[in-house]
Amino acid sequence: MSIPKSHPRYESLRTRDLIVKGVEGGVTSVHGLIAHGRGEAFDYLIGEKTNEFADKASEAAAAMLLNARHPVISVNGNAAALVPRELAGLSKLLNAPLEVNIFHPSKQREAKIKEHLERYGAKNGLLPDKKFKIEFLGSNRRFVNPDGIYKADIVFVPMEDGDRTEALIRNGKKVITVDLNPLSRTAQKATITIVDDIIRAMPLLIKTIKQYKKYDKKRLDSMIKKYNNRKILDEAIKQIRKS
Ligand code: PTJ
Repeated sequence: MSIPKSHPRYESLRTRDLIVKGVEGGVTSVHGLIAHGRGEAFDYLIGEKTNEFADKASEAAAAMLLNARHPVISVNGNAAALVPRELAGLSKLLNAPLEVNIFHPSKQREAKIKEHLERYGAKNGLLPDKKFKIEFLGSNRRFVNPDGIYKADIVFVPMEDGDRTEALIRNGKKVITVDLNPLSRTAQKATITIVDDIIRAMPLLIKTIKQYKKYDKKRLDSMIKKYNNRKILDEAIKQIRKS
């Protein structure tokens, strides 16, 4: 659909188009449309902008990703449709693999997501391997790649579907998420929660990582130690109540 730039909700409609194209191209699950609608509702409530709570979380996330031993970026069908170029850019910047990990099982969609990311410049795409599993999880998301999530210390999981964050943490990993709903189980259980739209969050995270690249480990460590995710979530919930 061609959307006139003058439309008052141009950005929102353009984003919807990306998700619809994702479904049509076999990258995004049809359930992804519902997940997107839920995200839109929360975006309305936080003012459709990057708030200070998201800025602070993004700074802590940048520090944690830079200090990671083996960071891995987990990609589902929604993230791949909305921010493929940024995911490829983040992977390059951190020298971190992009691991396809989806909730609704489909070998075909996994391959399509990897190809889609490669079209946007991704070099380090991984697929799950049925021989490797994380513990405490029943869904398809338990299957991981031995060079990716299996051995990761920090996993970046934008737009997660719930119980995996908890499982990753029980497997000894730290989790950074981007989720517009500060009340979701993922938002509540993650180590760092960026309550923002993935479309705004990714460029900001990339910019902050580029800026922090010159900082030493000690300085980054101290930023991580000062960060309090509970406080950030409370600020996001307060903002929603206010609106
Ligand atoms: O590709 P698959 O099979 O792995 O499926 C992916 C989805 C997203 C469909 C699946 O993980 C799912 O059903 O997720 P949920 O449980 O609906 O949760 C998605 C979360 O992402 C919700 O808390 C939404 O508020 C949030 N969300 C949706 N759109 C955005 C978002 N957060 C940030 N930016 C968005 N654009």
